[in-house]
Order: sequence, then structure tokens, then C-alpha cells
Amino acid sequence: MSAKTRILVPGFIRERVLERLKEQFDVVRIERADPALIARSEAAGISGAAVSGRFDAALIEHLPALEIIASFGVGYDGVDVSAAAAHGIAVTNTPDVLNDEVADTAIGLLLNTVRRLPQAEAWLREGRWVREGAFPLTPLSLRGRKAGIYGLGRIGLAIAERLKGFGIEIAYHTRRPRTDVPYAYHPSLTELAEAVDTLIAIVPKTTETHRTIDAAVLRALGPNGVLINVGRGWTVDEEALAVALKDGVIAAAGLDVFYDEPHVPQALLDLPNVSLLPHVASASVATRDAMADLVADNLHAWFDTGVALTPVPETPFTRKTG
Ligand code: A2R
Repeated sequence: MSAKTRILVPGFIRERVLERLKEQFDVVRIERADPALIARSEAAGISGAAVSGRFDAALIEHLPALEIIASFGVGYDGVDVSAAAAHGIAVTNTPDVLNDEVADTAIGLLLNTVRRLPQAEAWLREGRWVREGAFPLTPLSLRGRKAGIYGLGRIGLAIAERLKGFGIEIAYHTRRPRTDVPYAYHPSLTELAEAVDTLIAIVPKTTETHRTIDAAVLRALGPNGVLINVGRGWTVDEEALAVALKDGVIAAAGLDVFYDEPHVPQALLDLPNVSLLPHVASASVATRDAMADLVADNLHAWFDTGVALTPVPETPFTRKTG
């Protein structure tokens, strides 16, 4: 019998991924994605990898027989995709299966932020309803809001679908306008922020999106403005945001993602007009199971059929055999 294909799994990954991989492969575990943790002789026998988090060029270059890296999550900024592409290695992510969960969370975070629902619940739990009476009326409401979606991709579209149900007007900014949606397109983020009062960010972490939500964009959003971010913390200038929230440049923000997770700037923690979540947008058992299955299914498909299910656009490779 021929030896089983060997799959490297560095660092933490959902147990379900490991269970699914063991159906067909030999799984090689290392504590973290560090080439020093795998001897050259063993590295030479690794054909695939599954990862949740970082996989850098040094590790890629340490694995001469590596064909594919299956990354957990739709954002694959932790994997050095240019290094992978340069070596002809396919990279896969887990798109689509999390769209609805992330969009649901975005709407929940928007409601929490605008209607201050977490603060209202704390008011009840702290006995203040009994002692002091009704929770104060919220100055903000969803009624009459205009939403601007920064990144109208798979998840952005699912958010737009939900916002339609709330009777909210929708506009968007992407690099290229879409031809398949009725929403107003704005060629720059600042123009979008000027046109709306509710900015929802759901763009990937790339060199182009770094701290693009800055002081100027927040000024354009205006004093009734609400910022929601469910994409990457990388996209927001957090210092400028804290100042804008403190000085009333915008009204409120709801954030599920941060620049240096799990660290949240004290300046944001100190503010009453920001709703903060610990990066939970896709974090239900059902959705994380679906993501885990897609990681494993990509590896199974690659080694069974030579074609990955969800390769990222930078690595549209098929398997070279023989
Ligand atoms: O720019 P386009 O036309 O490629 O549209 C994409 C947009 N986008 C940008 N918009 C403005 N400026 C940029 N520099 C820029 N780069 C990308 O973001 C597209 O509308 C959207 C990304 O959509 P998808 O690739 O379908 O990603 P998905 O599945 O919606 O997930 C978005 C992100 C992930 O990358 C994770 O970082 C996060 O959500 O969980």
C-alpha cells in the first residue's frame, strides 16, 4: 500500500478539520507556523497544509513538495499568497458558507449600536429599571437612515439584502461598479461617506484598504454618522475613530474587528457610543463547522480530482501530477 499524503497543520485549528483530514491523510501537527519546528527531512514529505491564521513565505519555502494551502476563513491575509503563487502552490479560502452569519451579525451590531440594546439590557440587569425607571430614549434610530456599504462582495450583498428589509436606502463603494445591483455607486470612499449616514465596512485586508476609514472619511460621514466594521480592523484608523467618537464628528460605531486583535484600544473601551464585539461575526457552531468542512473538502478535492473547490483568485492552479 502506498504511503498516505501528508498534510501539515500548524497551530490551532478547529478539531473538525483534523477529524475530516484524518479520513484520508496523515496529519502532521506543529505548535505554530514556524519552519524551525519541522525537520528538513520531514518537510520534504509534506504535500498539503491546512491553517487558521499565519502561513508565511519562510514556511512555504521550507516545504519543497507543498502543493496546496487550505486556509480557514474567507479573508486569507494571514497566508503569503504571493510567495505561494510564485512557487505554483494553490491557496484556498472558505467563501460563501459564512455570508449569512456575518451579515446577520452586521445587522445585530448595527441595531446594538443605534438603539443601544446592550446598554438597555445592562440597565435592566443592574436593577435600574426598578430604581430609576425607563431606560433613556436613544437619540439615534434606524428610521430614515441611508447605508453605504464599503465592499459589495459576497458578504456585502447579503448585508444589503437584509437592509432592504429595513426600508433603508443603499449605496456602495468598490473599485469597480457592479452591473447586477440597483444600488447607487460611488467611485470613492469619501464620496460614499458624504452621501450616507451609516457606513458598513466589509472589505478584505490588502495594501489598498489599510486605514482607509480615516479622519476625512469620518468627517464626511458627519455628526449623525454611524460606522459598522465587520471586515478587518486594518481598514480603520482607530485613533482617528476614537477622536471622532469623542468629539461628536460621528455619532456612534459598532466594531467586530480590530487592528491588533485581541487588543482593543483603551480609547475605544472608554467611550459610551461604541458597541464592541470580540470578532464573532461568523462564530456559530454551524457556520464554523461549514467552514471547517470546506477546508477539508478543498484538500480532499485537490488530491482526488486535481482541482480545488474554492481557490483564491491569485492561485487559479490545477494539480500537476506525474
Ligand atoms: O473592489 P472590487 O470591485 O474588487 O470589490 C470588492 C471590494 N474591495 C474593495 N473596495 C474598495 N476598495 C478596495 N481597495 C477594495 N478591495 C476589495 O470588497 C468586493 O466588493 C469586496 C470583497 O468581496 P469578496 O471578495 O466577495 O469578499 P467577501 O466574501 O464578501 O469577504 C469580505 C471580507 C474578507 O476578505 C474578510 O476580510 C472579511 O470580509 O471577513
